[in-house]
Amino acid sequence: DPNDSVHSYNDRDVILYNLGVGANSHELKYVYENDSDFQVVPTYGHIVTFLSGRGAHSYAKLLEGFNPMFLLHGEHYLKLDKFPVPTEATLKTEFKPLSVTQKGSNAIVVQELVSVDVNTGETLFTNEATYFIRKCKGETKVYGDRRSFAVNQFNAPKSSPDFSIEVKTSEHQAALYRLSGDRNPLHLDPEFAKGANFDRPILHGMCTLGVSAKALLDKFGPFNEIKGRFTGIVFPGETLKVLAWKQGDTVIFQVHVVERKTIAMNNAAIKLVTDKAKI
Ligand code: HDC
Repeated sequence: DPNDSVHSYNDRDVILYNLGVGANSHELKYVYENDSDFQVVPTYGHIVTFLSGRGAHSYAKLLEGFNPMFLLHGEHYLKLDKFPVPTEATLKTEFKPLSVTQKGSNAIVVQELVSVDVNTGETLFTNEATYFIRKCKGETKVYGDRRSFAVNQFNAPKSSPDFSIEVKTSEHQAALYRLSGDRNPLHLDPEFAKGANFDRPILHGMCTLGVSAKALLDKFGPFNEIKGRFTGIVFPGETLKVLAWKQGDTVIFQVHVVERKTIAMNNAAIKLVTDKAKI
């Protein structure tokens, strides 16, 4: 099937990814393959979608006037079907459109990506990626069912958060992060960014989500579902403030950009692996 493709990753990919979402050399479990607790920040489960070749743009045939320059990552849902996430595996990923929605001059596409370990047959990652594509037409249509956590509204409570942390990104964060797989020029090439109507290159949405996921993992312990909406852009070098509210086994979070006082992510949550949670 031309929509299927196989991709392998190993400890080197894991370390590169962890560095890309802000791990440092004091955090041996993220950067040292010989550490007894060596692990990957679980949002790595999205990266396979870029390394899996031909199926990645399988939704493009449903669109008219699709220009990748005008694509923004709108929302993301990821399920870690196997826990803990293996630090090496060979995966086969299948791509399937879930929906196309026309909103004014924009098309919103939801794509499902299911990645199976070719050696064990187990599903490792299930992604539902929502792309917000400007200046594009598509026929509004539902192609498949969405998972409940992916479509759940997670409104941030009015109360003060149970936890908040500021993480300064590096001015060069996107240049490092893209090496894990998402080489979209929007994040590095000033001319391309201008063409997409941005003053300068913007940070990968999944980098913002990865940085936030790492902060939440360090605080609350492992999770096996995560979702969020990218409500505003982030420039590499800006400071992300992650605010979190714990409600049972769910942690609702928001991500703010400190310097510009904007919201980068909203309607976001993780589902804790309850028997492993820290609080
Ligand atoms: O929210 C605006 C925005 O700018 N968000 C930030 C986007 C961003 O920075 N994303 C991350 C960076 S881009 C990236 O990482 C790309 C990456 O490289 C992916 C590559 C993948 C390649 C694929 C091959 C594998 C914006 C512009 C998205 C929307 O703002 P507005 O136009 O002001 O929208 P608004 O008027 O508020 O709402 C219009 C309708 O759209 C829905 N909507 C809004 N934001 C959405 C969204 N839907 C999904 N995701 C979002 N983020 C609203 O609900 C509204 O619909 P309705 O009228 O029904 O309420």
